[in-house]
Amino acid sequence: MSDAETLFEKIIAREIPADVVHETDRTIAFRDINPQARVHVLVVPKTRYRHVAELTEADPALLAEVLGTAATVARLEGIAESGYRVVFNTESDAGQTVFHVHAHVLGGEQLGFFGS
Ligand code: IU
Repeated sequence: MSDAETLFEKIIAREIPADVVHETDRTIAFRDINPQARVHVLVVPKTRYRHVAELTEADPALLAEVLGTAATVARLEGIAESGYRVVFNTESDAGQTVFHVHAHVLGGEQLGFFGS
């Protein structure tokens, strides 16, 4: 894991603003600043791991909490029934740009298939 602090640490510390939709002791969920769907929320564990593989290895209970927060966000956003996608971009080929693991919760419209 790189030592460089990401913007997400500052959002977690409330040093910079974010549109927070839900928070638990160990996770925070806020709207993506560049939404790729009508609903686009990021779920971030407050403890930093580089990506989902590192989180899974280090703290599977925290991974489960991230997924639980994603489900709560879907309910709060009214997309639990219509459907949504949870995505973890992992490293550069997947387009990961912020190296503090986060789940994208996407929905609120018919989502296209994705790939290359
Ligand atoms: P990625 O999976 O690492 O590519 O996702 C990073 C996301 O974080 C991306 O969708 C950005 O729009 C989003 N984001 C944000 O919502 N707020 C920020 O301050 C920063 C990035 I930096």
